[in-house]
Amino acid sequence: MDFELSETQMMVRDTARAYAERVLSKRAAGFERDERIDPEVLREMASMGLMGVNIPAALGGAEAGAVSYALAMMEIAGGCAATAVTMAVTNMVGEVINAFGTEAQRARYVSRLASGEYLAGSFALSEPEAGSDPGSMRTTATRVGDRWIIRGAKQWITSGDIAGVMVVWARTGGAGTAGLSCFLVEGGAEGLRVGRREDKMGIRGSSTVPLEFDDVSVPADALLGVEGGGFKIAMMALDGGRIGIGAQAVGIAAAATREATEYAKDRKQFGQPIANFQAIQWMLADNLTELEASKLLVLRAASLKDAKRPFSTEAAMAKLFASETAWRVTSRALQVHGGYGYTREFAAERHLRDSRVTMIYEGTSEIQRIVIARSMLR
Ligand code: COS
Repeated sequence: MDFELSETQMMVRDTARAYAERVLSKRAAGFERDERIDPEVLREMASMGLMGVNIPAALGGAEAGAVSYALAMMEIAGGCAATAVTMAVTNMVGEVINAFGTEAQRARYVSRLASGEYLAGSFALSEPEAGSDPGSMRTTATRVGDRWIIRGAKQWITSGDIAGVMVVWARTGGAGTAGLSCFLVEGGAEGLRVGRREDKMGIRGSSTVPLEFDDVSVPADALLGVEGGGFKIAMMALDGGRIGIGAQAVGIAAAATREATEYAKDRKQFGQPIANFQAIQWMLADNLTELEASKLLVLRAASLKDAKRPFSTEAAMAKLFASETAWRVTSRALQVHGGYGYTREFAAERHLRDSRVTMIYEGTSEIQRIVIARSMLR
């Protein structure tokens, strides 16, 4: 068992950390207020390799592996959680096209995602009536001559209004998970309508939109993988995605804890810094301990992925634990700030709000428990 990071992993982490400290931590409140991430930031991140951390260098990626990706995600999320989720979904989309795409699909899309030519990628699986149960989706793709016609509605699509390419799931066969296929649809495609942004509790800089596919016509070669193979592609992509969201939760909670620690050293009550009080020390100590446990689970899942070993259960455990921990940790960090923590003067309340979604997206905590329990009972 080796807990040491490689040179590459340290370099990716340090690059992300420096950018998070220099740029993102200063701009996160503004992105939230504007409900928009500066596109230049996304392009800069791409130029540093952060939009294709686990993508081959030949396709413009950093080819640095899943552990590097998780470390980078932790740092970026500590700077700005909304930027982090944009990065997470873009990396996931690049990885899924790289893993399942034809050479032509990889050449066309993966490098554009990794290079920042596309600001983002989107993952269009969920629907108004199909969230935890993608097997019940209603969007269809019908073969007409040498094209597929996609019709239906998608919901909760991260970056759906800025994505250069989206991975879209649709039913091409019978009922259930076996009838699903997966397609690559370019942003701005004719018949693709982007709805109003959701008014969310947190990660407000990141856009979340509904999409309508009104007979969107794509060529036969827009099919990703094999017909009827869509559900497995979604599950495998989400296994990797869950490492990213676990890492995002760790990053948000770590930033909240760092800030609470500084605040406790600074803030005086009863004639001394509140850091002198055991009540505060215990909150900080619990935060760091729980954070380290989360981090180890996330990095273990990532290192299994790098070793090309099964990691689906480990990713589910990492996301479940890291997201629920982040909610507790950010709440304690806010508590350390007292009344100030409840105002927008400090980032503590934003960290709490931003962390909450990690228990929901890319599979709720309840879905993670299903994945874990099934693997135990198999
Ligand atoms: N990797 C590869 N294949 C997988 C897989 C994985 N992680 N998980 C399931 N599969 C395969 C199964 O092996 C099965 O294949 P066969 O039909 O060849 O046996 C097939 O997929 C269907 O699996 P299963 O019967 O377990 O599907 P269920 O409908 O019961 O769903 C859960 C399983 C609940 C785990 C799945 O629906 C899920 O993850 N839901 C949450 C989706 C989600 O995260 N939504 C958020 C949207 S993205 S923000």
